[in-house]
Amino acid sequence: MTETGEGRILLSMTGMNPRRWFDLLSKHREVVLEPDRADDPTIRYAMVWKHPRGVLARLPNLQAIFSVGAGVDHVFADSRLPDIPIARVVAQNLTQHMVEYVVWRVMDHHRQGAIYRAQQQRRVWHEPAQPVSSDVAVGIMGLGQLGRAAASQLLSIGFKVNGWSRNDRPMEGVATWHGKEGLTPFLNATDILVVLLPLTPATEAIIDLSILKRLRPDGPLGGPVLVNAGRGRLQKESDILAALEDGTLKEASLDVFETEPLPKTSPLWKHPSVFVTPHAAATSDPEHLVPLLLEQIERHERGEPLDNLVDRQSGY
Ligand code: NDP
Ligand code: OXD
Repeated sequence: MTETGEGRILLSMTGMNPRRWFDLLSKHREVVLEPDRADDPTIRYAMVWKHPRGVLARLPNLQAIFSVGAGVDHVFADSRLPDIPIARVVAQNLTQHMVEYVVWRVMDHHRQGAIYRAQQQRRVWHEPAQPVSSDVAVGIMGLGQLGRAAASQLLSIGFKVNGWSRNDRPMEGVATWHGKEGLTPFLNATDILVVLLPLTPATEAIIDLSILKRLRPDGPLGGPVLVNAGRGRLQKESDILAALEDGTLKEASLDVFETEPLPKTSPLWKHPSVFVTPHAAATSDPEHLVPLLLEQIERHERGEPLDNLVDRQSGY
């Protein structure tokens, strides 16, 4: 049967190709691809990405649910979840990808990438004013696994770094605020806002015009910048467009969108001040994540608590 145990794994993925996950997992465990045998009593574990709602409730002996990504909003989108532990991915490979994305987008905005690309189109030889990183404050909304790793790299480049979280999360070299009362001072001190929040009932649509209007208007970049690599439903795209239109916001880099894939009709595609990537900041790589997921199962079967458990109450 299997090297590591008897319990079968249900693999249920939408919008992500399960083939490589299936092949790698199958070397160690019996894997059932949803929708095949989705009420199989021998299935003990579910590995999911946007699974069809209700499918997990049909498994009578399911013991744990694993999100194959860092976010778990796609798990909680199912209101009929069984009452069992839910764990998410925390992995060096994924974190490194996110840090690269954040540093890339922050550096591009900081070094005036949009201006140079437009100038090149018109063969313009002009050097815009270039502030140094130590004059620019990057504010990270969501100072968790990914936010803290991004903050460290931005600090090492020389940026001033601010952080905002739900609870008090001090970090050396970073000016931190938390909770509702900390939000305005955090925004007021920020030139480039990097969003790395989870999508929960408390954060849905948080990036609206009122937030963007509180960013530092007169910073050295000539206007505030938004980078969102958290979740699309954290942002109100009509407000981002309005903020770009009236000068509240100078530029934006968006990796995530209210509707994904971003509809072809969205004005964001062609906006000269918006940089679009297709939810690609930190993709889950099965080569790196399957060993970690299998370790989680082994831990569970030894009677030890799972790592990276998610809190149902807070939704992340
Ligand atoms: P963590 O759970 O480690 O960190 C989340 C952070 O957000 C914590 O600092 C938390 O505060 C803060 N937070 C949560 N709710 C609130 C709130 N209501 N008010 C203020 N702060 C809040 O998550 P990760 O860093 O691992 O991942 C963050 C998100 O990044 C994921 O949920 C996912 O949506 C997204 N992601 C996107 C990817 C992409 O490719 N675009 C790839 C991977 C992840 P506290 O510390 O106090 O708990
Ligand atoms: C994740 C993602 O949550 O890729 O890991 O969005």
